[in-house]
Amino acid sequence: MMTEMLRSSIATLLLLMVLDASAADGLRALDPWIPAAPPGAPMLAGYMTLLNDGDEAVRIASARAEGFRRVELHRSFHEDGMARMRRVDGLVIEPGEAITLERGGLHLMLMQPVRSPPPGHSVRIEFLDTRNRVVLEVDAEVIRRRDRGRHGPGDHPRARRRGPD
Ligand SMILES: [Cu+2]
Repeated sequence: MMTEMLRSSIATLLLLMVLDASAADGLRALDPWIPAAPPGAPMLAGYMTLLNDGDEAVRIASARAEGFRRVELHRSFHEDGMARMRRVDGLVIEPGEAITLERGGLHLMLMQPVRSPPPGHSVRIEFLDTRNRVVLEVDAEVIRRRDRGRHGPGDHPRARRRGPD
């Protein structure tokens, strides 16, 4: 039996979903996070799902992150039984498409940290297009891998979209 309270919660949820869908035309980041690394680590990974809700393809040419001197897009692969990664020049995300940056696949490589961000700290990441315009700003939280299980997708809706300038 459905209580009145549950019924109204569901109605509210549906309304929010509709509002969210209409507001979100463009690139969004879902569940951004950065696995914590020991102090002094020369680089950290950045993971998230990039979703293009818009009508046009979005091209990401580069990225930058607060507190890191260099950010690259990488793709992991195996060669002769060794895990390796190579730099990717850019990404094109077609309308309706989602690309996941994850362990063992495409990922952000946050390099040359000014200071290792501790767990709980958020790092502002900006994605830029070929004309160096910011197409997406993301606040990614640094989370210990072992704590990661407590955070399901959607627990960190920190992505903020920025329209064309
Ligand atoms: Cu890498």
